[in-house]
Amino acid sequence: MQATAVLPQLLDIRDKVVRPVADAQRMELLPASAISAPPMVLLLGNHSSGKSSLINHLMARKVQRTGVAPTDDGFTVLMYGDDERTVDGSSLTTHPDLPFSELTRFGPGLVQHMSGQFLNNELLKQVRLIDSPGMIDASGSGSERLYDFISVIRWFAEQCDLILLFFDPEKPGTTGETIATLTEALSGVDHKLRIVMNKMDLFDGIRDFARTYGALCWNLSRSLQTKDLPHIYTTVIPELVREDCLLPLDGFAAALLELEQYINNLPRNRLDTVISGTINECQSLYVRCQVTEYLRNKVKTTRLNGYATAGLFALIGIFYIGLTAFADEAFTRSHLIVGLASFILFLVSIWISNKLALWTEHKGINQLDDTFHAAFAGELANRGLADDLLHTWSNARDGLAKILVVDGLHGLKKVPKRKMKKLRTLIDTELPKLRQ
Ligand SMILES: Nc1nc2c(ncn2[C@@H]2O[C@H](COP(=O)(O)OP(=O)(O)OP(=O)(O)O)[C@@H](O)[C@H]2O)c(=O)[nH]1
Ligand SMILES: [Mg+2]
Repeated sequence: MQATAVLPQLLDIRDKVVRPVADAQRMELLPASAISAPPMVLLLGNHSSGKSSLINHLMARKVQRTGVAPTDDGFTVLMYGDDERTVDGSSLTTHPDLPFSELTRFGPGLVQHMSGQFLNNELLKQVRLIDSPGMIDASGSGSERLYDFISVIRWFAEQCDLILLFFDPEKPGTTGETIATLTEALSGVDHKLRIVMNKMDLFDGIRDFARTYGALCWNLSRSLQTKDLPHIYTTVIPELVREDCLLPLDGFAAALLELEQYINNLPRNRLDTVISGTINECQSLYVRCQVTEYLRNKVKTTRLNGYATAGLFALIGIFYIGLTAFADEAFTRSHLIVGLASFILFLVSIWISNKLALWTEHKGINQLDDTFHAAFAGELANRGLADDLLHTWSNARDGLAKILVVDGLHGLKKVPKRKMKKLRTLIDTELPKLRQ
């Protein structure tokens, strides 16, 4: 497959060109393990809607517990391994080859509710599956969980290539956590979202189905920010279908096959996602560098202007004393006064220019948005570029601000112009070319 040839090339570019600039900017890049890892599928949704059952169906054996009452209360990552074994959350988050180390920032409450299963299964060579705790109503916010559920879902959703959001006939989109997930955790990543309306065999007839399907679409359209509804797979897990099912099952079985096909095709689509992700990272990095260098130059110019004034005072003094002393052939009191005055003005100018430079730096950092607008004034005037640029800035801003507020410009190494140029070429031509 083409991806196998392109991925090492992409990793090489990241190591040789992007990483040195990111190090200078103290910007964390996605670890290589996250890029070379197989695509991930996140299974989300109401409790008892069939997430674990679908995993068992895909694995063609029972690997996850299932049940009518809320069953899973944590996240399980299913991955390929020659030797089958189960690992706990801390092994999962500290494993050097797995992209889950960042999850530790959500606290021990999450790590204790995570586990991994290495299974010797062909599908898992291609994709990783993530089973999640069923969503519940309770307080509607999930605050009784020992970690910030919505933020964790958002993290997983950003890393995953496909998000399957499960509903079932009894709860077509009315659960508190499901709505919060749709509106808060999945906004901006909805292009990866597919809906699974499972357990279709439980409907009492076509009217029951039509009413519930309508309710699901209505709830989705209210919660999602996008114009178009995501694709809805209406499925049954064949081995779990009730015997007295009242609806014809062919269409639902076909929908499940279609979903399986989509999952099988993920590795091919993955490369595109990885390239887009790298382009986005490079853009953030480029914007951060430009803003930093703009501010650095402004501070430098302020200081140099001050130094030039100081130099002028010194020159005036030297010239006056030189010329008059040469003409009079004597060193008088007025020479001493002018000399002293020039020297004092020289020192004061140096002091003022240093203070002004410091003030310019603080102002530029405290009003970082203004600094960005000044650094990119030309590009922002072009309406075609402005939206993308503002979006990139919204991603890059906080990381840069954090470093500048604490360490100032000294906290960031200068990035040479040729490296910036190379980064620009990567964004504009080299990385998009890898898609071909
Ligand atoms: N009739 C029928 N039952 C199903 C189907 N899919 C799952 N079930 C049953 O629904 C129940 C819940 O399934 P699970 O797979 O445990 O659901 P889950 O979404 O993982 O639930 P939590 O882990 O609690 O979030 C189990 O008893 C399954 O046997 C289906 O298509 N038809
Ligand atoms: Mg489950």
